[in-house]
Amino acid sequence: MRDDATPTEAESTGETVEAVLDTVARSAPDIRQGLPGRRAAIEAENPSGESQKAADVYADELLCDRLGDIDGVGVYASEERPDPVEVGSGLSVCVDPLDGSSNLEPNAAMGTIVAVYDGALPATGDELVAAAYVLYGATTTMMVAREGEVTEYVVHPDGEYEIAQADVTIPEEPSVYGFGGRVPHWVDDFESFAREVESDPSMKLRYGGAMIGDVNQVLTYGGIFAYPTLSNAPEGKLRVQFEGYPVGYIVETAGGASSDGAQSLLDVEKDDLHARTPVYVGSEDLVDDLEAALEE
Ligand code: FDP
Repeated sequence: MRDDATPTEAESTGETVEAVLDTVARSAPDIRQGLPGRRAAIEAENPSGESQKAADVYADELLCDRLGDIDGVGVYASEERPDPVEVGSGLSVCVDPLDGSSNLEPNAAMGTIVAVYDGALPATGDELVAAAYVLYGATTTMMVAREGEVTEYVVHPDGEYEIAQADVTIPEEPSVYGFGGRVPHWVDDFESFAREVESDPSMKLRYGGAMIGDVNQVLTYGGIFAYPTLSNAPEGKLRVQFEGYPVGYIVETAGGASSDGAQSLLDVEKDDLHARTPVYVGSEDLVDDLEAALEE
């Protein structure tokens, strides 16, 4: 028989998830305050071959230190470092420390993305136990998906945070779209779909160049975000473990849909930590239309 004072596995997982989310929220103001003076590129590349900013490395080191200190976190992995770091035993935490850091110089919105997996890395979509993103916009907000619900928080400069919206659901009537990649590299079927969306009088373009900012537009107003397959990059640009799974999980939990073009992002299986996938997320009807267009 179980000793009532001993937490069950599910309780321990829940406590670790809460500690991870709390740490990310409380670290957001420190990350934000560390951005001035770290806007320039440094002489280094991330494992995907993209040039790093001083701020990418700063946010990565800060989150590795703080998340790695949490009891129940076993592994910390980040888009900014080639290999996972063993920090203890327990859950695997994958982080994109500064999503959209090319928005630093023009001073536009950026994010931090966190995915918590109950499994070894690279994990599968069904091993996700929570996902969240912080959006550094005019205000700092955090969107959290866990236990079948999405909650939006406002994070104050002192690291305290409070619920801004409970039970976030994607609006029924879509009104915004944002598609990444250079248009000449879009495949014909995607371009036809994009033209259809553009010609719908109820739809407006909202594209800022940081996935988190663009996905937050879609969650707020309804619509679709895509970083599609490209003729010169069939897997697109975004990474499964750090971007595709967590964003798919958040949007699906909010009642929307996600796809890699043929299946839910959560069903994508790649055996490389830094593998990429095309990403399509948003209102269910639009994602269904997109999949139908790509099937043709
Ligand atoms: P960034 O390179 O600035 O970090 O995954 C990274 C990302 O930004 C996404 O946030 C964004 O949606 C995409 O790349 C933008 O890519 P393009 O430069 O090709 O538009």
